[in-house]
Amino acid sequence: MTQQLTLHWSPRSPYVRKVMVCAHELGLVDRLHKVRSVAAMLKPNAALMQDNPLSKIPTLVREDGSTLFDSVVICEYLNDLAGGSLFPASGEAKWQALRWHAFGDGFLDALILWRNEREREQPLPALMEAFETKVAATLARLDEEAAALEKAPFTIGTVAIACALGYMDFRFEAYGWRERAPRLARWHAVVSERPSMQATVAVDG
Ligand SMILES: N[C@@H](CCC(=O)N[C@@H](CS)C(=O)NCC(=O)O)C(=O)O
Repeated sequence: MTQQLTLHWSPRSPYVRKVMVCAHELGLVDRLHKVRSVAAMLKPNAALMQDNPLSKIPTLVREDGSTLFDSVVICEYLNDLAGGSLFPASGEAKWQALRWHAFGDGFLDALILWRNEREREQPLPALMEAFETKVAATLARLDEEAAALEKAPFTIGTVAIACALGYMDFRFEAYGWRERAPRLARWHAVVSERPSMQATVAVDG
């Protein structure tokens, strides 16, 4: 019998989106029972903490009650479950995918912290400037890597970078990232056509 998997989920979280993109790509969406969970840095969620003491989403609960987090682990678990190819097993393809995975996640971590700072009554100017510098450098580097991204197979690296750019559209629309990274924007437009990306576009709610 196939086991049911419960996912602490939100339509707004880019890390949850990574998991959902993988689930769509791997044909596992029907196996996931999504539970809407609110994870806010300033309000630990007691119900969520039963499954993940860090109070973070995504968190996956298996039928025997065992849990898996974070998105890095859940995506690889789903890939194993489906016998997928989102995590190349060896060689240069493996390191390229893992590097882009880490790059995309690090990009997201910076964006989330930047947004938190921006929302404070008195954002710290030095922090705001540091985030802006890192994000601008990240976009410039990814723009240089756009040709390599175009040539590479669709992997967890692609998923992470595409979700980070999707988060820029969701929470940093005014930043205008496409003007700063036009080659990356062309790559993103193509990747965004995939049904897995279309089905997981972030929405407030
Ligand atoms: N490294 C984690 C990051 C997950 C994360 O920070 N999720 C956010 C939602 S977008 C969260 O749960 N924030 C609540 C908190 O930090 O307390 C992953 O890849 O899953």
